[in-house]
Amino acid sequence: MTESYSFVPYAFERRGPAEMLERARAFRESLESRRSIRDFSADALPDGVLDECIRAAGLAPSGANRQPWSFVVVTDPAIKREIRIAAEAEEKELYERRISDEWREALEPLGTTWEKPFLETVPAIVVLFRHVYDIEEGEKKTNYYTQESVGIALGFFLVALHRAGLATLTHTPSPMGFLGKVLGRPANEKPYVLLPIGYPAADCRVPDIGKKGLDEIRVRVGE
Ligand code: IYR
Repeated sequence: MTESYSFVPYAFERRGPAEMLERARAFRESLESRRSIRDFSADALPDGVLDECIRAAGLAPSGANRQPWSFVVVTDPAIKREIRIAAEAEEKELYERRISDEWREALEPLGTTWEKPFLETVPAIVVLFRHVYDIEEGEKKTNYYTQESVGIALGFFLVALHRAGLATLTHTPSPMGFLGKVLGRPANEKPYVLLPIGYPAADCRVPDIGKKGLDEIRVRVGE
């Protein structure tokens, strides 16, 4: 039997309704300027900012608190280049052969192609890995709800990066198996998403897309 945790009082700060509404509104507004970008500048990141964002992501809840994630940081130009070459090889195959007509049509308005020069331009790439299981004292230890857990950590990370003043792209070269090999990750870790992280290039443009309104995404049931 594993021992229970000790339970400690939770220091929750309860706020008044007006303050709650204002904080919720301001937070929503701060997220409205967040965009995925594909044109990055080569400007270096300030010391410590990325680490703080990874710390924030690591605060995400996870199944049985297993924290089944690794944030692999790449700044080495030779490794960035290796990632670009491997990602473009997969993406070329995807765009030219594997993609379905329906998927191609869905991507057309975004104008994306198999070419990923940003993988070399950016000051940093973070590859988020999902631990399907862990090895503790030589024993295989199952993790739970790893997809959900890592998805939540990714959400925390995206918000932390935006708040810190960094831009990113949630990039999923397809398939991503090469990342485990290039980055030397163990067999229990599966690549979840790749994030180029930096600043927008001076001429960076983003598609003029919008988000669904509250009435389209909120469904009320009952009275
Ligand atoms: N992985 C490819 C294709 C791609 C797929 C979706 I769905 C997008 O929203 C964007 C791109 C790529 O990164 O280009």
